[in-house]
Amino acid sequence: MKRVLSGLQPSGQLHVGNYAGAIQQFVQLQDSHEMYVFIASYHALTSSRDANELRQNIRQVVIDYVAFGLDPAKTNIYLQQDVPQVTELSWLLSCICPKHMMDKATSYKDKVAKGLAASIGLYTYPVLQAADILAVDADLVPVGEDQRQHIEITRDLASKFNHYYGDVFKLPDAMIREEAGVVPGVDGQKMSKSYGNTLDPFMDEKPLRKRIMKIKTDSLGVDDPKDPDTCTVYQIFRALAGPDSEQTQALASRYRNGGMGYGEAKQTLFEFILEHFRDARSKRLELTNDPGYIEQVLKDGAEAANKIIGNVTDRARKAAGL
Ligand code: AQP
Repeated sequence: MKRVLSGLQPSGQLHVGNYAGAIQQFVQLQDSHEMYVFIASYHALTSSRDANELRQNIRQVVIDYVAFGLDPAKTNIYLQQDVPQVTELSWLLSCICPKHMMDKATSYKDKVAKGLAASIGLYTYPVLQAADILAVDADLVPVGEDQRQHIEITRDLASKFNHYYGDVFKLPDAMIREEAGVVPGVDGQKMSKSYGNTLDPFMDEKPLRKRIMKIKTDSLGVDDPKDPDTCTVYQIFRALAGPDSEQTQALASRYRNGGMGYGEAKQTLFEFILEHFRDARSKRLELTNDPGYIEQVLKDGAEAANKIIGNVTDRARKAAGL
């Protein structure tokens, strides 16, 4: 059985882009793969400066993972700080990581351009991410397109380490859904917490509808035929419903045939989102009132992750001469 590893930062409310790019894949894979999904709390420290807010965000991501359909009986869910050997692995990898590899990483430049502090932690973020992945001997890493370069860096670091010290790390592959690799936000740019352009699947109905109605479109009239592939409303719909679903195909035809205005397309997306996340929304409320359950999920997840990560870390330490 192939092993899957992925994680998300607790850096704010998860959005439809995180869900379609990453979480939806986790949920689909959990019946046929050995799953490790973590909360990237160390990574979030590159942007967080408020301890209480971070604590709340960490808890909320765990609740949201389970609400979205991750089943703790099938998926090991754990916090990054509960497997501190990952930071040791990160150091071992830092020592063989050429500086130019980090200089080339685009996410550092993007995040600094968005206003994040240019810290050493942010600069070496891909090394810690490589440690997260290599620590569990992952075969597959389901992510959005913005993470492709980080998975390539992970493979390069694993190859380099193996070159110096023998066959220590498994080389993982990225899994990126073509139709959901870059889900656009309400302004048409990549949906991103830091752009303030997200759709929150847990938002109350009224403000959610208002937000969807604000999605930027061109100014073609109701009767004009439209190209679905260039429309943000359609792209979000397709990312959630899948490119081959009947609903997506039907919506695409309505775009092409003319006779459907953007208001109607947005209403269709709004209704789809409400229906798609109906169970998640009620499950989330339930879980919020059951802190004991969440604690147990994290305890079990950390136990399972520690077993594997302890072994891999030992292997890497010994290979490196420690
Ligand atoms: N718009 C998106 N489309 C598809 N996938 C996306 N992901 C994020 N945005 C989109 C994927 O979600 C996972 C979460 O990664 P993260 O926690 O590191 O967050 P991020 O990529 O930094 O998410 P944001 O919202 O874009 O945050 P900021 O604004 O802080 O940078 C990853 O698999 C990512 O690819």
